[in-house]
Amino acid sequence: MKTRAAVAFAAGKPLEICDVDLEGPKEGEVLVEVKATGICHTDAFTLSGGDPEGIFPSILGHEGAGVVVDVGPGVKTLKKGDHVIPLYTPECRECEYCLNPKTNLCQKIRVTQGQGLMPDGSSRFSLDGKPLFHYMGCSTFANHTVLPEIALAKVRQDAPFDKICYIGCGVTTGIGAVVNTAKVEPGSNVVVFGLGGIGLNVIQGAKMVGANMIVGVDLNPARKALGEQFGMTHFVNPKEIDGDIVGHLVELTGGGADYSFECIGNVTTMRQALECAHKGWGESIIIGVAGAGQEISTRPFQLVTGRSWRGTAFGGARGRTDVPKIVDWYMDGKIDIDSLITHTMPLDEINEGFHLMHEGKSIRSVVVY
Ligand code: NAD
Ligand code: DAO
Ligand code: ZN
Ligand code: ZN
Repeated sequence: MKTRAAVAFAAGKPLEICDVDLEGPKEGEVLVEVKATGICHTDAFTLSGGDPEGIFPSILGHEGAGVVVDVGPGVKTLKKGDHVIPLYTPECRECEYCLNPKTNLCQKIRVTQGQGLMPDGSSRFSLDGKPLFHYMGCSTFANHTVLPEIALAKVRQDAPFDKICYIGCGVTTGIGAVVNTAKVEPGSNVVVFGLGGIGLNVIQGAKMVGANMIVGVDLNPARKALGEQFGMTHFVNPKEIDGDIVGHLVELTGGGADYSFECIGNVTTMRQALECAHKGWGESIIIGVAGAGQEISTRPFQLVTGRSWRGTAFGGARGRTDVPKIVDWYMDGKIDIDSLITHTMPLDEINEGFHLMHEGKSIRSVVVY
């Protein structure tokens, strides 16, 4: 079939809207009509050329929601008409990783996904007879896409696609980092570096679990009001601090953060986040993805004296199990997604969504097909 897609032909170039060819689902695969997709910082990172795994030409996008149109042989848990959210972290429920409660990093299709291919080693997308690569196993910047059954969470039918698509990455990553990875306890003091599409969800997760102080750190003063709307109790703009930001945060929190979260992807702020964590027990969670070849550093004594450094992917969530529950949280009014979706646009205007992100004017732009 033909489908309309925004194609990334090369790093650093705008996406081009094309009618591409899409093969139907093979064994264990599902054809999905994508109804809406968010534009995440990670799509921009890959498009910039900074992502070591970035492959071109490809169809980016990993934060979608849609409807099952067709299923391949052997698909057991999904049928035509089901509403689904694609998962860049699948959940096969049988690999060594899925069977270990300490991780959500299912490895069943990891190798081919990293190569921009489906599990059989081929691509379903092509243009003029030449293959286009898949992205993060999702490729939601296409009106139709094919995914393995294990990379789709089935969700309730009454949830709006243009909001729940954000649960496919940003919402789950931010809230999940608090709930699944850090397991923040009520009364904890939390510091969040970067109040974008991820950091604001960390804030709402921290508020949801009953954190005490929730300190937001951002260079963009416009993020203060939104942070406060989501439960931030204190805002720190590093440009307005005299002296050391770490010392300032330690003093503000009365000794350091019980939990800090880095939601920028900057190795300098990763160090600051670790070092503002409380001596003896503070945990710092890296969510941001740093550029290719970058390294983190600190004095080892920071760890010797009881701070710990951790990381999280997709908020530690097991997608097929956890994503439907987060959709319920949204539908029950337990979490706010609507206020974070600042712009919507048709696919033809997707490059404008990237501009808004780079200019710091959007939290989430959502493409509605
Ligand atoms: P974003 O661009 O929306 O937000 C980043 C925020 O950081 C902005 O508000 C910006 O003003 C602020 N900022 C930038 N430099 C700063 C500095 N030096 N000090 C303080 N604030 C600064 O990005 P996002 O969509 O929220 O994504 C954040 C990071 O999370 C990215 O690196 C993204 O790739 C990563 N990410 C990770 C996962 C995961 O599973 N680990 C999932 C999604 C995204
Ligand atoms: O299993 O080796 C692996 C990698 C899993 C990929 C997880 C990616 C998480 C961070 C990228 C940002 C997502 C938008
Ligand atoms: Zn993302
Ligand atoms: Zn698995």
